[in-house]
Amino acid sequence: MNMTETLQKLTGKSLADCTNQEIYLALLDLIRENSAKKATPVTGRKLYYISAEFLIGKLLSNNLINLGLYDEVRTALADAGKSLSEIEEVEPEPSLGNGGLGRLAACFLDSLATLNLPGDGIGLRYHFGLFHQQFKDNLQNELPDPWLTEHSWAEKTDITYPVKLAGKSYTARLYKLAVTGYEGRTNTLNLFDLDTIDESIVEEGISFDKTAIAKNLTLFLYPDDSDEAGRLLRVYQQYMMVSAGAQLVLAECVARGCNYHDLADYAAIQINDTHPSMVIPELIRLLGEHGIKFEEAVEIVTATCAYTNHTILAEALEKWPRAYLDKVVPQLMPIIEKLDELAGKRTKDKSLAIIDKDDRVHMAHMDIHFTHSTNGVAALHTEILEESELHGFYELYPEKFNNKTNGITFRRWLLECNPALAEELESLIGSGFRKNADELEKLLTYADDENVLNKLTEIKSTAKKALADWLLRTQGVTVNPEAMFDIQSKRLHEYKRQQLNLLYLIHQYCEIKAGHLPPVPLVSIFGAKAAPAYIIAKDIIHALLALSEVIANDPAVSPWLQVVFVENYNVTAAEKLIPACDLSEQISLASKEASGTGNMKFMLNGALTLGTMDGANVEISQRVGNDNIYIFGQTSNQVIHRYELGDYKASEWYEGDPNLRRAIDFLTSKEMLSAGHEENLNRLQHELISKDWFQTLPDFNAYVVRKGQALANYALNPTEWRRRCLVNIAMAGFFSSDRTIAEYNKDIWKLGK
Ligand code: 26Q
Repeated sequence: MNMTETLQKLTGKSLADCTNQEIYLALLDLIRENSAKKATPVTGRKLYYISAEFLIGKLLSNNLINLGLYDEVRTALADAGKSLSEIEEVEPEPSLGNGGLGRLAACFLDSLATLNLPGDGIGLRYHFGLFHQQFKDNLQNELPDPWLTEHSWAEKTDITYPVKLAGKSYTARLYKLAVTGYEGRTNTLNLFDLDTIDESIVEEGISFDKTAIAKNLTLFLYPDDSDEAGRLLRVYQQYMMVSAGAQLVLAECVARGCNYHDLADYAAIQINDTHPSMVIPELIRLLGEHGIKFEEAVEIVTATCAYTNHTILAEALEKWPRAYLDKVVPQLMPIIEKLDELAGKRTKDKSLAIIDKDDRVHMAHMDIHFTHSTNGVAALHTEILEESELHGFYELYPEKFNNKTNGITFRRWLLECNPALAEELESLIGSGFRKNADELEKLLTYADDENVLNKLTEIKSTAKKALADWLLRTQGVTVNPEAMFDIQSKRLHEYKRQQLNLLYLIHQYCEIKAGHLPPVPLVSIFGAKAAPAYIIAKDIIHALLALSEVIANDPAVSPWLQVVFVENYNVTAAEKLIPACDLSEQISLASKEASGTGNMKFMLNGALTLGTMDGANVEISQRVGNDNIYIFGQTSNQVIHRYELGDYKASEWYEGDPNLRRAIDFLTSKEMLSAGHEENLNRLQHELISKDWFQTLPDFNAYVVRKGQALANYALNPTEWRRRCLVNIAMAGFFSSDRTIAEYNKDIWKLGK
């Protein structure tokens, strides 16, 4: 049967007569059938990647590509007058993550399956994922973001596990989502849920009764944790995930012949940040139920589990008040106490204790003591963990520490989102790079080939026009595709410094008003969601939206400068933005961005990076060389030193620099107040002058200068610019998550077949 016949059999009628929805459902069936064929029995060690987030994005095209069906399906549909990209729009995006950490988990699942490694995910089946972002009156509103339709990728099973929360019994049900690999095997993403969840308790926006656990447990990813009920709910979520997850791991291993004592020969468990850390005491508890003594259980669990750290920001390192755990997981507290005692025997250093003097339980400390591996996610980040943030632990357990620089899956972030570029690469260097990303380096032989450079320019222009169309269609804004596209898309956080970009844009606005025109028009694009309770982050969004309006209404400036804030940034939007980017903004305060992964996606798609020496930017700059990246700002050592001195005064920088003063003062100018709210703009201005915890002001001048150079190079030397883009594409191979996963496997997991 050819593809047309297959699809017609599935829909029961001629393709031309089908709605896009009907075809979508037929494709779901087709993919289910084909991915099931590639499920493989496991021998030896199998990985369980436990994570509170899996930001998988839409799955239709991804699965078609991985199963080798994409071209056939697209052609069959085209023959019937149907467009695959329109059918894609029927699929709701599963936004089961906030950002980098969740997207990393999704890339890892793709690479595991592609490398034919046995590795499944364990997480929660949130009904609404991250909120849907809406702008009204230049402010962010949060709405529910449903993704579970009657026909969802995650399939209900009859497998359930009992979970005890605050002394009450609940039943966790397993849903399975097939993860296909590119010409590889099919693995599983295991998502747990309660049957009793009640979506109707969601009131205005995304508010709901946070105490009705049976009804709300998996309603939302990261419910607002600005109050105690929200924080408790996080603990409930985490325990349900790890308890059901641990029971699943044990059941699967026992079914394969494990006798509990040899668990580490059957399972490797990767703890993605501290959110799943309770899996350590939970496994010890469960092994105890099977007759294994505490000391041996500790050894088994340590040999089975490994921990990844994704941050050095103190506020993101989870420390739960003991009272929370006493309430929600009383069955774990005796175990956590014994672990704390055991840790106390290994070191007298109280700062390494699990339970501190204020009775807070440090999840990361438990992870480091009782897993066999702790890794950072980029070279600089791991170095900072070893030398400062976790130095005491590093001295105690130097052999546990290792680096695994993050990566991204090239299937989604090149083949799927930028097929024109992938095709051109293939015509130049063959198809080997599709499986082996290092082969991209072959592209370097074309660095001085004008035809190739022109072709790359043409591909970029086409992507920019496509983005312009998409922005018009989905956001109602018109942009000039001839302008330089400058993009900062990532979670909104002060350490990522969208506010630095904001100050630059105000500076440019003032310069243009003063008659100093830039060498090229600039379209500055943002995509970001702010956590609902993060006031300053929301003020930054507000200021950018207000500025966008001020500029758009000023005919002297608008031909030269435009600010576009994309509403509801998610994986789907990222796939449109990234191929069209000229300049990638990676401007976090050095030492604060553990790695970043957007930086890798932009580079791979032929954008140049404007960035600080932070996270994986450091490794990008080493690979492409200083001439092919725009680096600016303080180094991490300088930043760490400044924090140690504790004498940073933003007001002195504000007073001492007329450009900075002009930009910050402008926040509350009559122009801005005509588009924005006094309360928000005042608060942001005050924050910048009196606190500026992430040292925006000291980096302002260097940023303005470096960005000016980028604009000038882009405008005045287009061939040279494109050559630099080519070098970036060619050197991106290292940042494939296939490489990252191969390293995890070699050093930590040692998986079977
Ligand atoms: C913690 C406590 C209470 C409530 C929420 C949280 C919380 C939620 C989400 C803490 C952290 C996160 C997400 C972190 C994250 O996405 N980190 C990013 O991980 C990427 C993958 O390693 C890195 O590339 C980024 O640098 C890092 O910021």
